[in-house]
Amino acid sequence: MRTVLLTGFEPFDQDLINPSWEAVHLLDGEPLGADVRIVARQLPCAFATAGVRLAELMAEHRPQMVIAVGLGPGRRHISIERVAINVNDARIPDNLGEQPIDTDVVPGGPAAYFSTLPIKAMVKAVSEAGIAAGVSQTAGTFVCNQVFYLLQHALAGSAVRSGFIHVPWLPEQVVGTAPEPPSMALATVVEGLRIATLTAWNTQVDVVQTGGQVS
Ligand code: PCA
Repeated sequence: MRTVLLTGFEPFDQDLINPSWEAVHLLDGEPLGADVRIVARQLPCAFATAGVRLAELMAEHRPQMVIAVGLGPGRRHISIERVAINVNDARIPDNLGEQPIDTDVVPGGPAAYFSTLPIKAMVKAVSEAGIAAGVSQTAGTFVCNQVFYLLQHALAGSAVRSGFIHVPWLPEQVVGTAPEPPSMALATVVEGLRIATLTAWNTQVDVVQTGGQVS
């Protein structure tokens, strides 16, 4: 049996839940084909421990593909990330109170790594299902970007493809906030992640369609 590892994060900052974990854990054990299934696990939202946990999970499950998922506060769609950068610059403390500013994720590592997932095909498939999706040109500079960079660094040159997806807040997390930021229902996030994962698994050559921005 082959494994696709999906990770979601524990809650952080003011939030009591994290939609990335709420969604991802509902996909745990789901088959993607005859001999492949999803294993979903949680990562801590802390610079010191997230990468350690990720490495443990990779050693334990030996996945054939890895997609890390996190909350992107304020995002309005399922955001398929294009690139991870070699910098930590935390606007808020992480869950262990650490707030690195302008440190390297991996000292001496390349400035950036691209996702090795077929990001355009994933956006296309999720959009065609009627779910808001887009390419994102930055995963930020907090724990999600760190995990994304560490993932790409660990798998660089291997046949195991990997990448990162940010998801919006759930409606119940933003209700009563003025102006109300964008949100997405849990069932929609789950379906979007299911389609994105299945498409990534089944697509070897990405489609050519724009996912760019002018600025
Ligand atoms: N989102 C944060 C970290 C954990 C999460 O779900 C981020 O975008 O960095």
